[in-house]
Amino acid sequence: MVKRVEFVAKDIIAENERLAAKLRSLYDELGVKVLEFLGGPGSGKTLVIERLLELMTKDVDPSSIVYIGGDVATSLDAERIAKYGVKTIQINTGGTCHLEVPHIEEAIKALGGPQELSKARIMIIENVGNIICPFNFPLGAHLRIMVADVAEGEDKFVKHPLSTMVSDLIVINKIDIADAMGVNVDKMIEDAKRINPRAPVVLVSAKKGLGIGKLYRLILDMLGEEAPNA
Ligand SMILES: Nc1nc2c(ncn2[C@@H]2O[C@H](COP(=O)(O)OP(=O)(O)OP(=O)(O)O)[C@@H](O)[C@H]2O)c(=O)[nH]1
Ligand SMILES: [Mg+2]
Repeated sequence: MVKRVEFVAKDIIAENERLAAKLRSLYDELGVKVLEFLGGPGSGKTLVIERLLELMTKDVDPSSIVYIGGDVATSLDAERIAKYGVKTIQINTGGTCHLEVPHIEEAIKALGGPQELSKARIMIIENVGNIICPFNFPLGAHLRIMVADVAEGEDKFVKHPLSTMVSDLIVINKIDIADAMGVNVDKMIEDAKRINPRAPVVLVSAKKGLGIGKLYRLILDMLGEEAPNA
């Protein structure tokens, strides 16, 4: 007789939410503000983070910024971020399409444990490129930032209302190629605001550096931090 333990997705998600609340308490106890970037593969999460780090590292010592990047394979994103002098940890999920709380707990251990994390002021988590699963598994972040891009098609928010709804801030990236893609950006903004009226929507081109100062100020404002150089 084979013993079986079965989970349904709802139970796994509920358990993760309980663990995420514990992680949030840890961040608050250690005084670390946590930003999570989520969005489809190639939407520009890493490039947006790189542009933000160009500004952030003028205000905050790079050694007090931690980046945790989730990808199925490779450490390519962490290598890009390491150039800014911040502490980086790459998680390879080995196939899983999103990060869960135990991934973050392992990354904190790899960093040197909560004592090391307490030296950080800001921790940035980049989730695996996926517009569905990561949104269902919160990691206790203070701000969940959705990065969508115009090349994904103007219907992305309508097609992914749950992901749109749970985001605290919505970034529409690659506006430099909106015309070439034949995308109506106003329609995207309208959809995002209708589906999630509480999340500000910011247009950026990470490639051209457009809208990044505004995004940075907004993030600091939402975290309740000052922005001396933005
Ligand atoms: N034209 C244009 N290209 C961009 C922009 N932002 C990012 N890209 C390009 O889009 C591609 C993907 O960018 P990444 O920053 O790696 O995207 P990502 O979301 O981190 O990708 P994954 O981590 O693989 O999900 C790269 O070739 C970038 O140069 C932008 O604003 N405009
Ligand atoms: Mg990336």
